[in-house]
Amino acid sequence: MSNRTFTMIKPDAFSKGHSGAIIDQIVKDGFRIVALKLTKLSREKAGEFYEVHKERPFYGELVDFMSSGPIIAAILEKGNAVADFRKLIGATDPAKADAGTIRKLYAASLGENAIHGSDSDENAKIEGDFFFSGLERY
Ligand code: 3AN
Repeated sequence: MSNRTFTMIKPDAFSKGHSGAIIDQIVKDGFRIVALKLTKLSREKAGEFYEVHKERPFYGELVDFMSSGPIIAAILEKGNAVADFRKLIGATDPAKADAGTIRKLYAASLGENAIHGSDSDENAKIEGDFFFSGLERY
């Protein structure tokens, strides 16, 4: 079990102005911000990030959406980070997410679901390395 996870506030939540409230909820839940940036993924970079979903029917839609506007990327630290963060964001489908979770509060649909959270320690490392150099982590 590692103590770091990776997140992105997705274009839907960013454009609706929910970033401040979401970061506040993350910090109040006990996560320390290790790295943080506002950026925008090109179609190519979004495709690379979601490469594991390449064969899924929603891949094209996902890549279009994730490159449609700015996102906020972050590395977060807390004991049991990956599992605790998945709990905080709620189920992939906001209709199935528990009350009070970030997706229940801010996500509109399965495709546009406000926030990403790594699903394993291994992917947390790969995803954090995708966005941040060593100099950008504190
Ligand atoms: P999670 O983000 O909860 O780990 P994954 O890894 O199954 O969920 O899916 C990655 C992303 O792909 C989701 N965050 C969501 O934006 C999108 N996605 C998943 N399933 C669908 C679907 N059936 N239709 C459209 N988009 C989807």
